[in-house]
Amino acid sequence: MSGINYSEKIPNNVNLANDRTLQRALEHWQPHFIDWWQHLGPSDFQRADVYLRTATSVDAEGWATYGAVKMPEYRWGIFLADAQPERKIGFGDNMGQPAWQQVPGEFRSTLRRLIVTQGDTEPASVEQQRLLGHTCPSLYDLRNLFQVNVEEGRHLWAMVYLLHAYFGRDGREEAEELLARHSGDADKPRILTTFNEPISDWLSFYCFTYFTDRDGKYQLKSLAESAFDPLSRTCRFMLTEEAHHMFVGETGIGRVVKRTLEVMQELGTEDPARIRAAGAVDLALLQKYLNFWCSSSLDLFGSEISSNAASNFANGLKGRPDESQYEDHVLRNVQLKLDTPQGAQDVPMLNALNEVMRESYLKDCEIGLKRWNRQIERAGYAFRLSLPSTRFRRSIGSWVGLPVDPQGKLHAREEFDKRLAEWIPSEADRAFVRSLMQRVVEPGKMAGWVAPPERGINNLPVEYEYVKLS
Ligand code: BYC
Repeated sequence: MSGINYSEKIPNNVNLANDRTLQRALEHWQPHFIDWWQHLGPSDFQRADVYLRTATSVDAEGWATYGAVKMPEYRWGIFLADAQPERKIGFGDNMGQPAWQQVPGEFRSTLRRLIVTQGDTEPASVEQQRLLGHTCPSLYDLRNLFQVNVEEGRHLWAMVYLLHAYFGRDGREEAEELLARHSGDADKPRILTTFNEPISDWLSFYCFTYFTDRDGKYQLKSLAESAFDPLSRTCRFMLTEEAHHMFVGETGIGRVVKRTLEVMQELGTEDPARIRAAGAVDLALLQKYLNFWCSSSLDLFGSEISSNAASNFANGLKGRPDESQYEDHVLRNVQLKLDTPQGAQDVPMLNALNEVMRESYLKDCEIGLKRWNRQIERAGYAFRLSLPSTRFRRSIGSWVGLPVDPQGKLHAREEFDKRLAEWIPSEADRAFVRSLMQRVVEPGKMAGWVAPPERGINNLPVEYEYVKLS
C-alpha cells in the first residue's frame, strides 16, 4: 500500500484507478491547480531545473527522492500514511470505538470546515511567497523556498482529495473555492488572518517558516489524531514534509544571527545604525520580526475559550497533538485556570484546548530561541532574543485588541500606539530590510546579511547549483 503509483496522471497510493468517478473529478481539478500554480505560484523560475525531493513511497526509504525537476512538472499527488489496522478513536466521548472510514452525517459540515481551513492555508502560503525568488540570498535558499512551495501545493492536493472523496458535490465546490480565494485579496481573502500578511522579504520568510509552519505542525498533529481515519492518515504523511519547512526557518534565523554577530565583532560595535550600515540585520530589528510573526501565528490557535474546540474534541474530530502522552482522553469534569483581562477564571478543560495547544506550541518555539541565544552568548554579547507575551497584538480571543506590550505590560492606548514601532517592524525597518534583499544566484555565494548554511541538501556541498536558471 505504501508504494506510490507514478504511472497515473495523478500519482497516488489510494488506488485511485479503482474509483473512476473520483479519478475523473480529480483529473478535472488538476488543470485548474496547474493554472493556479502558473499564475500565483512562484513568479518566474517555472522553466528552471530545481533540485527537489519527491515522495516515491510513504515509508522511511522512499519518501524523499531527490532530483532536478521543473516545478510545473512536479508530481503532485495523493499520499496517505499506511493504515493502522483496526485503529480506534483515541479521545473524546466516542473513545475506544472504531475509527471512521466515512464521514458521519452529523459531523459533515464541521469536518468539511476544518479540512477547508487547513487546505486554504497551503496555497495561501505559496501566494504569499511568490515574489521571493527574485531576491533570493543564494541558490541554496532559492531551492529551499521552492521545496517548501511545491510541498504546500501537495498539501493542498491532500485536502482536495479528502473533499472530493468524502464530501460529494459540496466538497468539489470547496476544492474550486480553494483556488478562487487569494492571499491578501480585498474581495476573496484567505480564511485565516496570518495567511493574508505579505511575505515580501526573506527575514519574514524565515520567521514565517519558523512560527507559522510550526502552527501547521501542531494543527496537523491534532488532526492526525482525528477519528476520521482518512484525515488522520493524510496529516500523518504531511507532517513528515512539514519538518523541513521549520528547519528552513530555524536555520535561516540562526544564519542571520551568525552573520550579524560576525559584523558586530568585525566592527567592534553593538550600535544598530553601524550594523545596518554594514548591511546586516541588527538583533533588535530581528526581535521586531520575531514579535510580529509570533504574535500573528498565536492567533492561529483560535480563542483561549472556545466552544468549537470543546465540541471538536468531544466528538473526536480534532485531538491534542500527541494525544497518547496524556492520561485523561475524555476531559469531562476537568477545569483549567486561565488568566483573562477580567481576572483568573476556571474554564472547563474542553473549552480551553486551544490554549493548551498554544502553550505546547510556545514551548516548541522556545527551542530555537535557546539556540540563537546560545550563539549570541558565545559571541560575548548580553542581548537576548525572546518570544513576545501571548497577550501582545492579539486579534483573536480574550486579549483581542488590548494595548499590551511584548513583555505583557498593559499601556494606555495612546502610548501603545505611539510605541508600537518599537516592537514590530516600522515602515523604515521594512524598507531597510527590503534594501538588503539583493538577488544572489552564483553557486555557493551568499548575500551579505546571512551566513552560509552548515551543510548543503542531501549531502551535497553548499556550492552545488541547486537551481539551474535557464
Ligand atoms: N483568523 O472558537 P474559535 C498550516 C475564527 S497552518 C481568522 O476562536 P476555533 C500552514 C474561527 O474560524 C495550520 N479567523 O477558534 C502553515 C471561527 O469562525 P467560525 C492551519 C479565525 O474554531 C504554513 C471563529 O473565529 N490549520 O498548515 O476553535 C504554511 C471562532 O473560532 C482565526 C488549521 O488551522 C484566525 N486566526 O479554532 C502552510 C486547522 N482563529 O467557524 C500551511 C483547521 C479563529 O465561527 N482549523 N478564527 O466562522 C481549525 O482547527 C480552527 O479553525 C482554528 C480556529 C484552529 C483555526
